[in-house]
Amino acid sequence: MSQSKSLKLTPLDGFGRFLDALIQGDEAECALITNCALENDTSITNLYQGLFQPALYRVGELWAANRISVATEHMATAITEGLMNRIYPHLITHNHHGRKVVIATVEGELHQVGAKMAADVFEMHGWDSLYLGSGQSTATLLSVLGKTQPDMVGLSFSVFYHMDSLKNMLAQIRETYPDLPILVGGQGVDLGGNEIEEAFSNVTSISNLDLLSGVILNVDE
Ligand code: B12
Repeated sequence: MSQSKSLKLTPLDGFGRFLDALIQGDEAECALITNCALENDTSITNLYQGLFQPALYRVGELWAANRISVATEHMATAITEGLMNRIYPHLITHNHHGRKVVIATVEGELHQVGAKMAADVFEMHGWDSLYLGSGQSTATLLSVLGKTQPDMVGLSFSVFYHMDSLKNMLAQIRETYPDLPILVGGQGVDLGGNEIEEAFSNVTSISNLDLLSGVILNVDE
C-alpha cells in the first residue's frame, strides 16, 4: 500500500499510480491519492478532469485493445463512482439560490459518470441538481420535468449511435417546454454537437466542465 500521505500530489503526477491502482482494484490507494490531491488544494473540477476522466478514458482504450477485461472496466468505474460519492460533502455549498437543473443521460445511454460530474458542478455553483443517473426513459424524464419545473436540463450523450435517441428526446422535451435551456454534454458532442445545436433551439453542446462553469456563471449573473 502507498506512502501517498507524505507526498504532494497533483492530479497529473498522481495519474500513473492512480491508474495502476484503479486497474488493480486497489480502492484504498485510489482514495489516498484522491485525498492527497484535495488536501493539496486541487479543485474538484481539476480532480474530475485531470485524474478521474483521463484514467477512465485510458481504461476504455485498454478495454478496446483487449488488454483488460469487461470486469476490470466495471470495477474501475465502480471505484471512481465511489470516490465521487465520498467527495460529495466537499462540494456542497450552503449558498443555494433556488435555481434547479435536472441531469440525465440520453435514453439508452448507460455511461453515467460524466453526467454525475456535470450535476456536481451545478451543485458547486449553488444550484439544486437532480441527477437521475443512466437508464431513464424519455417518459420518465418528462415526468420529472413536470414535477420539478427546472431552470435547465442537462443530457449526457457518450456513444454516437445514440444520436437518434437524443434527437427524439430533444423533440419531446421541446413539445412541452419550448424555451427550457438544454445542455448536451459527453463524448458524442465532439461529433454531433453542431448538428443538434442547429436542429433545436436553445440547445447548447458542452464538451467539458470548464465550459459548463462558464455557461452557469453567465446564467447566474
Ligand atoms: C465505463 C464505461 C462503460 C460502462 C459505463 C458504466 C457507468 N456506470 O457509467 C458500461 C460497461 C455500461 C459501458 C458500456 C458500453 N460502452 Co463504454 N465505456 C466506458 C468507459 C471506459 C468510461 C466512461 C466514463 O465514465 N468516462 C469518464 C467520463 C468522466 O467522461 P465523459 O463521459 O466523457 O464525461 C466528461 C465530458 O464528456 C463531460 N460530460 C459528460 N456528460 C455530460 C453532460 C453534461 C450536461 C455536460 C455539461 C458535460 C458532460 O463532462 C465529463 C467531464 O469532462 C469509456 C471510455 C471513455 N473514453 O470514456 C467507454 C466507452 C465510452 N464505451 C464504449 C462502448 C463502445 C460501449 C458499448 C457499446 C460496449 C458494448 N459493446 O456493449 C456499451 C454501450 C452501452 C450503452 N448502451 O450506453 C466506447 C464508445 C465509442 C464511441 N465513441 O461510440 C468507449 C469510448 C470505449 C472505447 N474506447 O471504445 N461502457
